[in-house]
Amino acid sequence: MGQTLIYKILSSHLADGCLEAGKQIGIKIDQTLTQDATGTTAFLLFESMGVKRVKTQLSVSYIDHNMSQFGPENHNDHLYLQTAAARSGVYHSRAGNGICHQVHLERFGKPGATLLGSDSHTPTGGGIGMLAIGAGGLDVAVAMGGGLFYLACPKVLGVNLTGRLKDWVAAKDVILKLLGILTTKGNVGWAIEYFGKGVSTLSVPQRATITNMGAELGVTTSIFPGDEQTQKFLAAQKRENDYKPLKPDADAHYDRIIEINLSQLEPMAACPSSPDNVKTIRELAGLKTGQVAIGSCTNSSFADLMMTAKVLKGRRINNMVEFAIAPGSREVLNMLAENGALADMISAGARTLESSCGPCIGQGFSPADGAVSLRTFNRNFAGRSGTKGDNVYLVSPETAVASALTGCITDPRDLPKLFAIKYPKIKLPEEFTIDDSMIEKPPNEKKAAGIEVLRGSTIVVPEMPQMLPEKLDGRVLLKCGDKITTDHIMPAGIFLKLRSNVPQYAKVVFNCFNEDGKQTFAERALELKKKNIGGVIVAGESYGQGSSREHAALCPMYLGVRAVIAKSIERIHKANLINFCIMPIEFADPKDYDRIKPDDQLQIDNLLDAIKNSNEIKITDKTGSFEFVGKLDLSQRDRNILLAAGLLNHTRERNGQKSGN
Ligand code: MIC
Ligand code: SF4
Repeated sequence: MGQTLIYKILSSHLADGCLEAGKQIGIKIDQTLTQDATGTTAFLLFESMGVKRVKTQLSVSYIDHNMSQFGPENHNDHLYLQTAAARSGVYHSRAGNGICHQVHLERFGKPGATLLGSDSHTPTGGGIGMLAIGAGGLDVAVAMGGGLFYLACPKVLGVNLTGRLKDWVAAKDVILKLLGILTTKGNVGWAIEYFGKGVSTLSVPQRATITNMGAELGVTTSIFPGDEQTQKFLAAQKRENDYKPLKPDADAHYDRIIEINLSQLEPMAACPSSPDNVKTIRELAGLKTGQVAIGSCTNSSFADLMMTAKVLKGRRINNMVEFAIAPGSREVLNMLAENGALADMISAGARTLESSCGPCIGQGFSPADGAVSLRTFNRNFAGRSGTKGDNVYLVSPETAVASALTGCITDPRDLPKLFAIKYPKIKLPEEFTIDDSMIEKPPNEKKAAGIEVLRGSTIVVPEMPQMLPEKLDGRVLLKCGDKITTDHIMPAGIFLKLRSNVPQYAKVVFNCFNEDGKQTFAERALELKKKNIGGVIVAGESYGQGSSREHAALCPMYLGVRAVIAKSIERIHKANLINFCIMPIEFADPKDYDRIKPDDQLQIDNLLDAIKNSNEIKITDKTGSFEFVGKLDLSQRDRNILLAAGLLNHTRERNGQKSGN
């Protein structure tokens, strides 16, 4: 039986284990990326591993998330990252150069290579044929130091694309269709490979929109083959030498196949407040819209913005709509400025935001109370926009611009009829305007050693975990429901600037569940910690969806949380919990979830023994006087990490012997 493309790349990078779905494997990482919101912790941890220079083929540090700069925190982070990158042999993409995933695709992505990034949307690189995976910053730091990346060998879902997208239907509609089918939960352990005749009709930026939002499905990664489209894109980026044709074997085995006929798709939206709450635009048409934004790492390519500019040229956006654009990179922004498209959008009433994450991570442009906000982004988790009770719809740039013109949700296929606009087909430019002057190449080792790493007062080295006890006395600090995202656990928005200061940031853990006048989650947790009682979080399905932010483990760990007991836990978050020595436990019988109450006293005897030897653990609910069983779905390496009090200690211990895992 032939191999899928994913298995071909995995085999060529396999350094530990064997390629059998579900089994843990260790793979070599060719490239890493970090961004500033996760990067400071990643670099601080990298420094404390004692490795002087990165051992990957290429590592890049990006500044794109924290750019609002109220107070010194963000700029302190930028300076720290710039100097720490130079010192450790890492390229540095400066603030203003663009969003990590967009820039990486343009300037560094290589078909057939592996990329590990401390951001959940790293699989954007799958659009160019990379095996690109998101992970916590500590996993990325280990890979920067030459260590392997460990993951469960995925099952492969093949998506057979046929047909061709009709005018006004976009790549975004492909992934929204898939989100409607697969939803955001239950896809842990899968990776997606696109194949079929429809693939060649999609450009690399369109493919990247699709692989980007694979993160919302919760799959390990998504990939497209390397073909003429890939070659064309790389040639236009003046990187033709990086091209490599890539395809699965003709008789490749897929564990499941989904058929999508591109010709049959229509414009769609993910309705509030989950990326899988998908409806067609026809169903939503007419809903009054207060805000429209085109940007984020999902939809901010040159073609996305050129299409927008052509539709807007000579027209005005509706006067009840605030309309903003955030081109994904300085390359895109420069080209729009050069060819006049930027002026067309500004004349139409567009507000120009920086080439950065911006409103996608709640850095400004929050919608008014009750306002419907249309965004070309990838996440619409409740409150992520910065407004409580927000109404965020995720749409394609085509739907966004059509709605900005009319002031209500509008199917872009109606634009010819409404405004006599012909569909502007945007071709990939023969040559992009390349200017890498905002990407700093690291100096050689000798020069690097002389660089002083700048550490502003707001950069605090995070505390590392304590060993787990043999007998855990715990208390249920919070009982929450299904699909708790890392945005619920560790809010970004106005708190994002606290990322480099765990004691401060930890104050807002689970802020969305805090009630006025009552003790906060953090206060309750710290009170228990002082009494040596371990905090326990009880949750439903798909706990830890969304971002790769390890602060969602690091900050609870700082507050004394020692276990999460959930019906299921998402991949990246589970790895982060283990890395910071919080026990990830799944209910053997999900019905036990209903029996546990907030504040219940829990007891786990023989915890260390169970970590060593067992796939199950007995938990006593002392308040409710009952016992229940938790599943320990852990690899041998996970167990070793937990027993070493976290990945950093585990890596240090192993580095004493040999580096690698
Ligand atoms: C996100 O989209 O949620 C983020 C912000 O990019 C995160 C990373 C972070 O929290 O810093 C992600 O996707 O991993
Ligand atoms: Fe930035 Fe949003 Fe992309 Fe995350 S999803 S990397 S916040 S643009």
